[in-house]
Amino acid sequence: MTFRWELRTRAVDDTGGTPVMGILNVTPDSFSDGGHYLDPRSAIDRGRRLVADGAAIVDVGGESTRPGADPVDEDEERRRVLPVVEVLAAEGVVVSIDTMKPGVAAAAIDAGAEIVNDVGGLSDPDMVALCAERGAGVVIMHMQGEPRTMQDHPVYDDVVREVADHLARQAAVAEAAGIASSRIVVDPGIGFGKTLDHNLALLANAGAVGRGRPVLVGHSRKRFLGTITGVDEAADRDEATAVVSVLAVEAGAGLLRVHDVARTKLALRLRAAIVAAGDDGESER
Ligand code: HH2
Repeated sequence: MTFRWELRTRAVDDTGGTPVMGILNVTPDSFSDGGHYLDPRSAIDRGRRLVADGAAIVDVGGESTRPGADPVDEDEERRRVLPVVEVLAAEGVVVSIDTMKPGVAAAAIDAGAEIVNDVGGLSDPDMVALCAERGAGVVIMHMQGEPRTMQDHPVYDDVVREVADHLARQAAVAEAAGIASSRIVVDPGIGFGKTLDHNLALLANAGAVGRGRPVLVGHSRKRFLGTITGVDEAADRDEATAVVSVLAVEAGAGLLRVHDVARTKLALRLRAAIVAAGDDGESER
């Protein structure tokens, strides 16, 4: 076992292969699956399906962060996510809440969530304090700017170094506030204030951006995949996503956040078999 992430009441590790976080967007406007799971029953069914496909975690989000997305008010975000978190958590699913709002995160933890996935990167002191107090697992993601404008003109001198520096700083803030290191995962934030070249550099250095901390990569269906492959429809980018899942793990990622869990798990099984054969040092030639 090389990966172990302590959560509020449990842990996730890699004894069943690289753990995968399945995406469940309870929104009308997410970039690839907006409107599919707005009804709680269909969202809960989708969550069960993600688990059946091999997801170690289901990441429930009630606000789209796609470039240009409009913010959602807190009451509405709660209304979307809480019934879903409550049912899945009661069924034993490890639920992560994808939110930038401490109030939504607190309510989701009360409803059984184990992890706070904060695309705001724990920049809000109230979010840091909440996660420390409740012992939640946390994802600290890097974003340049804010969702509405982040893709307008992202600029870095050295994207890998700057993202790694930022994640290290935010993780240090979290630790100083009492969040144990074993509860922290960092994420370079693919597509969050990044050009195609920035995304590729971060993927090529996926492990290095963590500076020793476990790294989550969230590349699923994102626009850079369409730019490279010519696949315009986001929902048709699951093959490309699965390929990049393997490449991200090769580059040092410890955890993947994807919509199509089955395809990524299949690709990871193939990788694991080849890696294990190489480790045995046997040659069948
Ligand atoms: N990407 C999205 C949302 N949350 N969280 C982490 N930790 N890492 C990511 O890369 C990440 C994330 C955006 O993708 P999606 O949820 O599919 O779309 P939308 O924000 O439109 O709901």
